[in-house]
Formats: sequence, structure tokens, C-alpha cells
Amino acid sequence: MTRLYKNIFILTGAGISAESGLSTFRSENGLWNNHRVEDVATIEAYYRNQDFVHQFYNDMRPELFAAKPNPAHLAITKLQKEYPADNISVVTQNVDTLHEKAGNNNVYHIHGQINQIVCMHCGHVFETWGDITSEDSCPKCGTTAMLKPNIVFFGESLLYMDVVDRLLSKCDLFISVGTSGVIYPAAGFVQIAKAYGADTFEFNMETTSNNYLFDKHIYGPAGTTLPQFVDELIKAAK
Ligand code: BV8
Repeated sequence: MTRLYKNIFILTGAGISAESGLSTFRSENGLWNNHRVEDVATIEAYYRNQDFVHQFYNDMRPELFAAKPNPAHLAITKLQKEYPADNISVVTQNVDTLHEKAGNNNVYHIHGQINQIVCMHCGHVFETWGDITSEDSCPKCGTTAMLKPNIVFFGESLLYMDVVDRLLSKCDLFISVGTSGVIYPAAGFVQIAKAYGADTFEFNMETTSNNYLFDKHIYGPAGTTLPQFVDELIKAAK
């Protein structure tokens, strides 16, 4: 790691929040195992039974509100503070706010955020950690039964893709932390970064669906492996 990196792209998934006590999606007791994904994370499900989908996310909010960042999130804050790059950005698939709680900057939630609600009528986005039901109305346009968690469902386009495209085209270091590499287009970002000449590192507990696309794999809990990696990067830059 003697190369001095100027633009670092950090992609995170549910695994970076696992040591904060939050469920991942595809482990044996993951979120999807307890609910058919078709029942909760699709726009069809939302239109079919709005309050069932609201309840799934209402139930999730208190745990995510109380969750605390772990050493993996804090290592990113240290990297952003101490490493002499031009830009270090976090592109997260997670809907929790642990990156922000840890003090990370330049965080982009491409699959949305649990504490944001969007009005499907006027597009207004507002924040709440409370419950939402089909009886609630938009604080801006007043329309009822058109509020949806500002979370990207399957079949919906991702948020911030203009930013992601720009960051990928400039990055010289691509780090993936705690994602199974199953969900697209996020699982394809590493391939784009590689095409632009970036070094690619994958942090996970096990091999993943797209692990062949990474130059290096660092196995183990991210709360241990990422702080070690960040310290090595900072030391090599001195
Ligand atoms: C879109 C919202 C088009 C809900 C989510 C066929 C082929 C390719 C693609 C497709 C296809 N058919 C359909 C598609 C597209 C589809 C897709 O990818 N489907 C999959 C099933 C094949 N994608 C979409 O629909 C996307 N939209 O393509 O739109 C379009 C374009 C233009 C215009 C209109 C439409 C939308 C994708 C977003 C869907 N929403 N979530 C919610 O979050 O509640 S996806 C869901 O998966 C979450 O967001 C989650 O973040 C994401 C990825 O999961 P991971 O974060 O990776 O979590 P997972 O549990 O899987 O893995 C955790 C990892 O951590 C594991 O590897 C584990 O080993 C590791 N780990 C655990 N502990 C630790 C650890 N690592 C380190 N340390 C630890 N301690």
C-alpha cells in the first residue's frame, strides 16, 4: 500500500452495522428471512398493502434510532480526518444513520434512509423517527395516504447515482465493507472502479458473490479489520 491515494470510494452494506447489533439481510436470521422481500421492499407491495409495509419500517425505526456506531464506522471518520486525500466518500446501501452518528462526512444513502419519508404526490422529503400510517398526510401538500419510507424498493432507481458515477470515475481506491455483492447496481460499482484503474479491497467475513472482482480480500469483523487497515494507510502516507 505504498501508493498515495487521492480519491477514496467506500461502499458499505449491512455488515458494517452488524457489530452495532443490527440485523443483516441475507444471514440465517436476516431481515429477509423473516419477511418475503416481495412482501415489504417492492412498490407493488406498498400499493397492495401500504400499512403492512409501513409497519415493517415502523418496527425497524426504534432499533436503528438507538443503535450506536462501532469501530468500523469510527475508522472512516479517522481516515477522513487524518489521511491526505482530496476526497473520501461513503456510498452506503444501509438505511441506518450510523455513518452520520460516527461523524463520517460525504455520506450518500443510495438505498435511502429509515428516518426519511417521501410524499409520492409532491415529492417532499421530511425526517421522522416515529411511525407512519396510511392515515398520515404530507406536511407540505396535505395529501393523505401517499407517504412512503424514503427507501429504494426493488425496481426503483437508486438515489445519488449522478454523484456515484462522478466518484467512481475519479476513485483510485475502492473499498467495499460488509456487503454480500448480490444487489445491483451497487454490486457492479467495483467493476467500474477497476475499469478506471482503482485498487479494490473487499472487507467481509466470507467470500461474496462478486469477490472475483476485487484485488484484495480482508476477512474478519470490520470492527477489527477496518481500523487496522486505516492505521496502515495513514502510516504509509506519512
Ligand atoms: C434497480 C431496501 C432499476 C429495503 C434494498 C437480475 C440481475 C441483476 C439485477 C437484477 C436482476 N433482477 C432485478 C435486478 C435489479 C435488483 C436486484 O439487484 N435484484 C437482486 C435480488 C438480483 N435491483 C433493484 O431493483 C435496484 N433497482 O435496479 O432499478 C431501475 C433503473 C432505472 C429506473 C427504474 C428502475 C434497487 C435495489 C435496492 C433494493 N432495496 N433495500 C431496505 O433496505 O429495507 S436492497 C437491500 O440489500 C438493502 O438495501 C441492503 O443494503 C442491500 C444489500 O444487502 P447487503 O448490505 O449486502 O446485506 P447482506 O445481508 O446481503 O450482506 C451483508 C454482508 O456483510 C455479508 O456478506 C456478510 O458476510 C457481511 N458481514 C456480516 N457481518 C460482518 C460482515 N462483514 C464484515 N464485518 C462484519 N462484522
